[in-house]
Amino acid sequence: MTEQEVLAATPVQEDTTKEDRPITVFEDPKNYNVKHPLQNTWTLWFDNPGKKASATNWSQNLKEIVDVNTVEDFWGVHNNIVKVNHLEISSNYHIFKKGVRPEWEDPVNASGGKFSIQFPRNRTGEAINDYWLNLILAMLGEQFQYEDEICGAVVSVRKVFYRVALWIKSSERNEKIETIGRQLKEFLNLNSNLTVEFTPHSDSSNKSGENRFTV
Ligand code: MGP
Repeated sequence: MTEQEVLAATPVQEDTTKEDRPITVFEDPKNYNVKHPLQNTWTLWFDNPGKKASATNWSQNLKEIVDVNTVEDFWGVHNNIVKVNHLEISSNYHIFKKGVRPEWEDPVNASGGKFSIQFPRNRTGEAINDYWLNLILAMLGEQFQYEDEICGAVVSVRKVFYRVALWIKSSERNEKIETIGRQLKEFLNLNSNLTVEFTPHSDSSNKSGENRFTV
């Protein structure tokens, strides 16, 4: 092949402009056009501070904020909402799989329960933002071994403590639940000797402690 023939056979390098070539968020955090899908779509909910919750008005206070189904959209939302340590007392953020309302009555949650961990506000301060972020990242990144058991997570701001909770579908003590509890401590970088409490939603709604256990 002559040099001319080689040149003629070589495809012309297209003049790709920024708009039509794939740009990841790592390359250009503002003008990226490639998004990385999450395995599930997740909904962020918030509930109104200042209104005393009761089992009957609970549902009315819940506000659905936004759905995210890509890594980039998650960061867009996370970076633009009020940080947990700046929320008013009695507020909660909830992140649940799309279609599951963050309440005991939802059919997906009805037989389930939650692991919860309280952090004293005065000693925790801004670190609550990292505990919450680590929990969400583990959940959205499908890091839990029994991912299908996971319904969502809640962070609550109360007068003297913050609380993070992981809601799961079932509530009988078994290998699955114990593994999720151990992984929760691991993902939050908590000492594995610390005990985390699991409360079936039926106990929360009856205000009883009969079926609680710790991992
Ligand atoms: P909470 O905020 O989960 O508990 O629920 P906390 O922070 O310990 O508050 P405290 O007031 O119990 O000390 C607060 C109240 O909201 C509950 O007692 C219920 O009346 C109501 N509530 C909370 N949740 C998660 C639900 C729910 O899923 N369904 C219904 N019907 N009521 C709920």
